[in-house]
Amino acid sequence: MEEFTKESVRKLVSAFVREYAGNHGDEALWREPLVGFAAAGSPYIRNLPEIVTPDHRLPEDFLPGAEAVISYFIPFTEALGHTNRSECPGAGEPGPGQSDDEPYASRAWADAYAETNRMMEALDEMLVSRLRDAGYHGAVPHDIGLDPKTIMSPWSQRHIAYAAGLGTFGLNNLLITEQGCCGRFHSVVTDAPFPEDPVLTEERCLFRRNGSCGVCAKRCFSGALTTAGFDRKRCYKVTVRNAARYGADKDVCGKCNVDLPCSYGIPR
Ligand code: B12
Repeated sequence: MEEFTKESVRKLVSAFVREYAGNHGDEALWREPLVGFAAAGSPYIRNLPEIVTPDHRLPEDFLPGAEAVISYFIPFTEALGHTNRSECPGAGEPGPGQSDDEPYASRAWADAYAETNRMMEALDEMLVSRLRDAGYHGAVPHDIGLDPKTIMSPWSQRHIAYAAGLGTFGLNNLLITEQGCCGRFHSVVTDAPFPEDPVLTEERCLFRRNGSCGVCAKRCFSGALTTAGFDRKRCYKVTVRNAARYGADKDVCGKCNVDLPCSYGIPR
C-alpha cells in the first residue's frame, strides 16, 4: 500500500491540473491549486446544519466512517479574470427582464466555468481512485446542486473550504484564499485520517478588516451585492440571464470576482 500523505495529495492535485490543462489546451485558465483538509468530526463541520442551512449534509452521508474532507481550490488566471472585467453602470434598480446595457459575463469566463466543472469532476474521480489504491475510500458529494427554490446547496463548498483552512469570507461572500478569491472549490470525503488544517482567523477582506475597499460591491451592477448585504435572488437572475446567452451549464456573472485587490492573492 503506497504512503498517502497530505503532501502527496497536494502534489497529485497540482500535477493533475497541469496535465489536464496541457491535454485540453487550457493552459490559460488555471493557476497553482490549493488543497486543505478538514476533520469530519471537527465542531465546525458538525455544526454545518446550524451554520449554513438545516438540510446541510455531513461527511458520513456520503461515506460511512468518513474521517476527513479534502477541499481544493482551482484559481483562475488573471488573464481570464481580465476578460470578465467591464464597466458597470452603477447599481440601478434592475427591471424584471434587465436591460441590455447591463454587462454580460465574458464568453471566456462562461466557457471557463463549464470547462472547470469538467476538469474538477475528472480530478475528483482521480482522487477517489488514488485513495482506493492506498487502501482507503473516497466519495464525491452528490446531488449538491443549487435548489432553485432556496438558491442554496446542501453541501457548501465554501464552508467546507473554510473549515479546511483555505480562506476567510469576503464582503462578496467569496472565500479569499492565498491565491485570491477568483476560482472554484470542490471537495472529496474520505476515511483516510488526514490531520486537519487550522481554520484561519486573520480577516483577509479589507472591507471587513477596516471598512476600506468595497470594490466588489461597486462592481455589482444589479444591486445584488452592496456593502449592506447580498440579495441572492437578484444575483441568481443575472446568472440565469447569462445562461440564456451562453448555454444552460454556464450560469455565471463574476463581476464581483475579478480584478479586485483580493482576486489573485491576499490583499495588502
Ligand atoms: C447557490 C450558489 C449560488 C447562488 C447564490 C449565491 C450565494 N452567495 O450563495 C447564485 C446563483 C446567486 C451564485 C452566484 C455566484 N456564484 Co455560486 N454557488 C452556489 C452554490 C451552488 C451553493 C452556495 C450556497 O448554498 N450557499 C449557502 C448560503 C447560506 O451561503 P452564503 O449565501 O454564501 O452565505 C454564507 C457566507 O457568506 C458565509 N459567511 C459570510 N461571512 C462570513 C464570515 C464568517 C466568519 C463565516 C464563518 C461565514 C461567513 O456565511 C453565510 C451563511 O452561511 C455554490 C457551490 C456549492 N455547492 O457550495 C456556488 C459557489 C458558492 N459559487 C461560486 C461562484 C464563483 C459564483 C459567482 C461568482 C458566479 C460565477 N461563477 O460567475 C457568483 C457570485 C455570487 C456572490 N457574490 O455570492 C463559487 C465560489 C468560489 C469562491 N471563491 O468562493 C462556488 C463555491 C462554486 C464552486 N464550486 O466553486 N451562486
